[in-house]
Order: sequence, then C-alpha cells, then structure tokens
Amino acid sequence: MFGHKFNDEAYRRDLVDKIQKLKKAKNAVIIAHNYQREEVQKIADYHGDSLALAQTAVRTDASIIVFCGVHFMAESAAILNPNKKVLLPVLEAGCPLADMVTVDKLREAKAKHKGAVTVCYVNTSADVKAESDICCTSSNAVRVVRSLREKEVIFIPDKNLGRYVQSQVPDKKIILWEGFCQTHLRLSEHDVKAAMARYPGAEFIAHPECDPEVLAHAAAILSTAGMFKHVKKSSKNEFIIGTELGILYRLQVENPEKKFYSPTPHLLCAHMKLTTLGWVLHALENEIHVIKVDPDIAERAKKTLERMLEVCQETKEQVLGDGT
Ligand code: CIZ
Repeated sequence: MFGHKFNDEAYRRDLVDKIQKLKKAKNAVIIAHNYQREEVQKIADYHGDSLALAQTAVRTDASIIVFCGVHFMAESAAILNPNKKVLLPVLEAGCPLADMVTVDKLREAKAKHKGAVTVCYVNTSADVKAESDICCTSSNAVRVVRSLREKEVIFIPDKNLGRYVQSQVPDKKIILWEGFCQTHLRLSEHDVKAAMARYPGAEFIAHPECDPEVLAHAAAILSTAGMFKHVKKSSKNEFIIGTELGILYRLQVENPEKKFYSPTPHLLCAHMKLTTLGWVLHALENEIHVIKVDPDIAERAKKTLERMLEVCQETKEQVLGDGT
C-alpha cells in the first residue's frame, strides 16, 4: 500500500499463515522437490526426488496435492493418483530436458533400432512415457537397465545419464539421445577444480546429469536421494555438491554438523525457482493449476512407471525417499 514501508518478513509470515490455514481447511498436502526454493521447502509436508514425491502422493489421504516442482513431476503424480487433485502452482515451470524428446522423434528412433527397448528418464512428458517401455530415475537407472533382457537400449533424453549407465552396464548397447540438463551443464571442470582447491578437505559428489569431465572428479555419482544417504553415512565433514543449489538447504538441515558448498553460484534451475510462497497460496486459494493427463496416455504411461517400480521391488531396493 502507498505510504507504508514494505515489511518482507511480515509479508512472508502472513503468506505462511494463510497457506497453513487453507491447507487444513481443504485437506491438502504440500510436497516439494529437493531443488525448490528454501521458503517453499520450509512449508512443505514432504520432500524428496520426483519418484519419492509421486509415491508420497499415492500414500497420502489428502484430497489435494500441491506439487512444488516442475510439470513432468506433477504429471507423474497425477498419473499414479487419478482420483486426487494434483496442483502445479506455476504452469510455466517446465523442464527443457523433458522437451528435448517428442513422441514423433522417439518413434523415428524406434523404427531405426527395431528390437531395442526404450528406457525413459522420469524427466519426460506423459506422452513420451506412454511410448516408452520402462521408466527410470537417476537413482535407479543402472538397476533398471541391468534388469532388461534386451541388449539394445534407447535411453532418453539425458545423454550424460545414458553415458553413465553405459559405463556401469557394459554388456548393453546404449543408444544415446542428444538431450541435456541446462543447469547441470553449467557446471564446468574448471569450477570443480577451483572449488576443490578452495575447500581441500571437502569431498566432491556429483549428479549423473553433469558432463563426463566433471564426473571424472567425483568421489561418488549420485541422484539427489543418493546424495542424502551418502552424506549421512559418510565420515567426511565437508562436501562440494554438484547439483542444483536448492538441495543445499535440506542437506544442511539434516546434517547440521557438516558443511556443504556449491562449486558455482550458477547451478540454479530457473524453472524450479518459479514456485514461490505467493504462488503456492494462489494455487491453494483457487485450486489451480490442476494437472490432467489424457486417460489413454495416462494408462500407458502408468504401465511404464509401474514396470520401473516392479524392478525396484524385485531387487528389494528402496526407491522411496523420505517422508519428513
Ligand atoms: O528424479 C528427480 O527428482 C531428479 C530430476 C533428479 C534427482 O536426482 O533427484
């Protein structure tokens, strides 16, 4: 209001208060990806990677799920929860990597490599999932590919993750896709070397979406869920984190005695950062934007997701993240 001095903290507290009241009144739950803004992670009921969050959405008895993440994640939650209302606070929060593969391009590749199985990274749209054989996340990609009978694998869309999987599963022939994560690509080998020189006692851990020259310096190559587990059980006290900056907030909360550094301030996903407290409140108030998937596509995409879950159950390894 004119004439009033804007008080940022009072504004934030007011938003949080309104969100908490509305959440209760509407039987809603707020779930936030590891890459979300700190202010959003603070008000979330659950945190995790895309898969853990989609599964949290299955377990919850809330009728509204406010998904603080990007479009493909809310889509996966909607596919696994056709009877719940899944809201994405900012509709423009997308994933350029997911946009690097379309159904038409995938069909062309399948026609060229007849007999190959298609493994889609979770960072894909519902229609691409529907056209694929099995899904994977960065935490289970190696396990999923290892489980396949087929020798040839079309791996979409992240080239670096595909390359990493190939290094771990040499008996398969991985057909790589020319896709990449703009955020992880911003991390250079130079940044990593400089960070290692700045923090000589710290261990560098990196996400498999990073470039191979970056990964060559990593003590461990891990998904975000893998990073949480690794850091907790490690005897090391300092870590350089090669993934999106948002993860540092909760790594620090969960490991207050340890220190975390980002190798560059540029490891920011602009799409993840679109969601703010104001947009979360707006979504809850107006019950927007409801993520709906065409029933035929949803049914086929669900099979692709469920096949991944079966593989993880068969090997008795946990794919669930936490439900803090
Ligand atoms: O699966 C996810 O949420 C993504 C995109 C990355 C990760 O490692 O958690």
